Amino acid sequence: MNATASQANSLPDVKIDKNEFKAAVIRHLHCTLGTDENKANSHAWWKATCAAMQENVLEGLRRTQKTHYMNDTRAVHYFSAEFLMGRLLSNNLQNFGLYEVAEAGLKELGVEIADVLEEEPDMALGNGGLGRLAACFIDSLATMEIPAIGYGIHYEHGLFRQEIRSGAQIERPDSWRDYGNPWEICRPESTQEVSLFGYVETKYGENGRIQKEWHPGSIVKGVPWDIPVVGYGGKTVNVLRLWQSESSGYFNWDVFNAGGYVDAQRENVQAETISKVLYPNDETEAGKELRLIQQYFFCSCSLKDIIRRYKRAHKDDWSRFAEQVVIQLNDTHPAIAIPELMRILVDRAQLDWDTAWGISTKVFAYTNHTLLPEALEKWPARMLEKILPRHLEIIYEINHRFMDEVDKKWPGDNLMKAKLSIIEEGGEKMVRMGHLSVIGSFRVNGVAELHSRLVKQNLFPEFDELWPEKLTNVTNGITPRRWLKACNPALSKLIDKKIGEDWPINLKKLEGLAKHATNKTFQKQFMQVKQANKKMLAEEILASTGIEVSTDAIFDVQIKRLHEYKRQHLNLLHIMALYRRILENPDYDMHPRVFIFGAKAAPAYTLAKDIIYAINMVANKVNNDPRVGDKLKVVFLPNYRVSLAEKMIPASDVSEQISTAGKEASGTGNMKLALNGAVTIGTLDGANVEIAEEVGDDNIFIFGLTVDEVTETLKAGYNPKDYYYQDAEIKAVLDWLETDYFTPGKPGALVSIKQSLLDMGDPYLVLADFRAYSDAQIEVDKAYRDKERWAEMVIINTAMMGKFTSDRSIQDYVDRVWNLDPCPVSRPQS
Ligand code: GPV
Repeated sequence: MNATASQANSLPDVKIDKNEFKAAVIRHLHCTLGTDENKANSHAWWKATCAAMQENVLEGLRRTQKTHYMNDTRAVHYFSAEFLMGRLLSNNLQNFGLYEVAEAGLKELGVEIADVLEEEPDMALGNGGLGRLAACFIDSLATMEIPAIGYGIHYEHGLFRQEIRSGAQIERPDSWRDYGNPWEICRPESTQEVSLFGYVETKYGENGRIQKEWHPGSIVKGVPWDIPVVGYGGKTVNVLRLWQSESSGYFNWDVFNAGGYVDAQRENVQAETISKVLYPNDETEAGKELRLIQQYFFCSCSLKDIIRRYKRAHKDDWSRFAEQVVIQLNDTHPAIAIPELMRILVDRAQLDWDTAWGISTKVFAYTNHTLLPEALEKWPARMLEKILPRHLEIIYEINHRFMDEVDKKWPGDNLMKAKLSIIEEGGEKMVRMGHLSVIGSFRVNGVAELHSRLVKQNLFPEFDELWPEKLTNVTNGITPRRWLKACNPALSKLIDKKIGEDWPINLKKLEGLAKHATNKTFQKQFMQVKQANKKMLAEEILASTGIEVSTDAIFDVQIKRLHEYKRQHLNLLHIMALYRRILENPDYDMHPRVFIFGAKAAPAYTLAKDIIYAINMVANKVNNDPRVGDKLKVVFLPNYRVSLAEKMIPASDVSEQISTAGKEASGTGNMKLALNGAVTIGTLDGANVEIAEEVGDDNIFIFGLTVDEVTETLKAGYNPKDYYYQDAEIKAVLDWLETDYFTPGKPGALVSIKQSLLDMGDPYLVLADFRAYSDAQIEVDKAYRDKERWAEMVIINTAMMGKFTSDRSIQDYVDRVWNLDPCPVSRPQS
């Protein structure tokens, strides 16, 4: 039960030497790729290197699966519609302890490993934080040798590639598999079938029992692709199993003959389209049929896969199912798995309802990732009835029984029933997936202390009263293997020398750096690393945007999906204010600063796209204004993604975490940046609160309204125009947006931002926080100019991030939710 990574694992022990590695790469160049050393381009070298690595990976996978099978262990099944994996080669090399071997081997073959790594397309099967969290978690699970499997969708196209044309975002299809993916293994022998549409027949079985039979309208096949997930140390290799849809050729002619010709045609979704593309909306429920079908498709395949494996050992004895299986629902996207398991247990396995519900509610646990109303999934009952008629019945039955429970607790309280019901009445009948998830799970968690408190107090207070043990917290984390060791090798080596090499699996050890925070030599070494990283990023910026930036400037970064609640426009208004101050006073005293953005906007989120456009237009003006010189630069790096984050984060000085308090559930970029020695300017929101606790108030710049103040401000009837008329700078900057200063010949091109703040009521309190933000930025500027003080802050930030390893998050899940043990896999003796 106490699976700390350090106990479960030692440091990677290399078993392959350079010559063996070289030989394997050459062999794959010849025999897998049909080329040779003289002809091979970088892409071929990449593929051959992956293939050479995959030999080790698959050997580890085989041993792991055998060990898990022999031990028949309880395992966690992480259900997620998104896994934002990024690149895998460097990660797999690192985790096997073979990075240096590969680097040296390739060098002798005349190849730079950096060029090889750059060939790999990102596996971008996710939108942002939620999908990347899933990726960090499966890394930690493998590292901690916990039997675990990730289940998701094998999207043919991941998140779109972003291009910027004349300042505006253009979406291009992502084609991560166009030239093959060297890591994935297709397992056609484990194909599953998934039913859709059709109708439910009520029958009377023996002893008069009512029996339901679903006659589906169509059936699709789910073919699994396995991606091996290598733990640090290379011992446990778990899998991420992703389902691809295929046609089964089945079409229900009964529905057709019963006169439902048009319906039958309409319901015959092209099977292949189900796993075609990831929905690019972050934190907005789409309400689209295909999205619900995607969710059900992967949940049904995954449950059947789990049951097939369970039955291999336990036949039809369901009594131990909940001992062996725990399923973590990553938000409500996989919540349809709850009625699906009930359907399988009741309709198929013929268990009575109470027995089935008893099992089901011991299997599922649910993680909530947001309080934003627009992100809380609801499906029209009509849509469910059409696509999953039996599931809707089951949901009604779950709700009926739950309403009885509510009546026991609050007798006769119909308002309470309406409030807690899975079914939202009033307008169109809707199924609330959050309520279904809370009712169907034995544990529910938020993702940071503050967020979990708000889940209890504001989102689900009555559920908390009903089941006081159910709601809990697990603060998010990040894997230090990818987000420090691999992405920041120079800093990693410096840390190795100072405190030893086991910090990647015992991140609390970083605290050992704190006592050197005021040491001049160490400060110098640390800041030299930062400087070198900034130089590399400056080259990347020049290459991709043509903008030249000075590495003496403060690198101030905001990297995350574009959302009003994340307030990139607060950052932008402040940049405009600085620009204006410089124009009004050429001697305006500030340390040179480069503001760097990375952000994708959902294609249909107009205001988000307008903000990207505005950032680019302001950048264009500022960067080319000779009156500004080097003092102020603005960079928007296109196509923000995991592999770009890995280059930006080690080079950052200031981390912008400026969401409206109460809106960002946790954030995880905040942790990555602080870990790499960036100082946070942020609100008391999400995990920022816990970061501040760890580093101390002197080593972070906190500003703005607190959650309680936000509530009060809104209750008091917030009027953004008060700020507009009372703060001359705010007024000047907003009015500037209306001119054609930044968009010559196109006045009004940026006006939507002003409108959202003045006419639409500024729902995220940008203007209310502007002055506090600007003042905090002045403090950042002052602090940076005191080189020693700044170096100390930076070191303290890195030193105090131990809490935020995803190994700690996973240990919290083990202790508070999953209740399972690691299962050590031994390395082959050679
Ligand atoms: I719900 N999150 C996300 O990236 N996409 C979503 O659809 C939903 C939540 C994010 C939250 O916004 C972050 O605060 C959080 O750190 C992350 O999920 C992981 O928990």
